[in-house]
Amino acid sequence: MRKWFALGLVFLNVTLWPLAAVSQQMTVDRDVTVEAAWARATAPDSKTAAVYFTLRNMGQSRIDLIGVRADRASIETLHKTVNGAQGTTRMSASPELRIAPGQTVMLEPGGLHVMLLDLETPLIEGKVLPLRLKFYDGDNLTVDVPILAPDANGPTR
Ligand SMILES: [Cu+2]
Repeated sequence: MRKWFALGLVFLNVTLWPLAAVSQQMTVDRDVTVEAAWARATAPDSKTAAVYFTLRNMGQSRIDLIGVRADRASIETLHKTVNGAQGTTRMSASPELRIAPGQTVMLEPGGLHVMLLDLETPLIEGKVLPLRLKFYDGDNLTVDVPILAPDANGPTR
């Protein structure tokens, strides 16, 4: 819990990166696209990491993201950082993510993110983290998440 809280504090210092920043990589699976995926490199002793990306529903029906898997972590959850009283932040788990037709959902610092717990190995800057997204309709999508600098605020061109 202490580690989660520390991570929440880090989010407070993050400035929002421009909405126009789009990653070089886009993963498309039928009606859903995943853009601007990234994660921060982690300290050698850190067991947690957050992953961010933008989901876009290009289809005509609702898309439900119901699970996320990364081989290097034993637990993956969808988190939302919420601002509490007196400037504190905390993170709560969201069981699933619903994306309406035409809707874009951004996972970004200070908001929704995929939380990796019990990391087996740290995330190294310049490497890629394969992340599998599982959707309610049975579709799976693997996203190669670029690992950026520990102080990165998002992907840039
Ligand atoms: Cu979290």
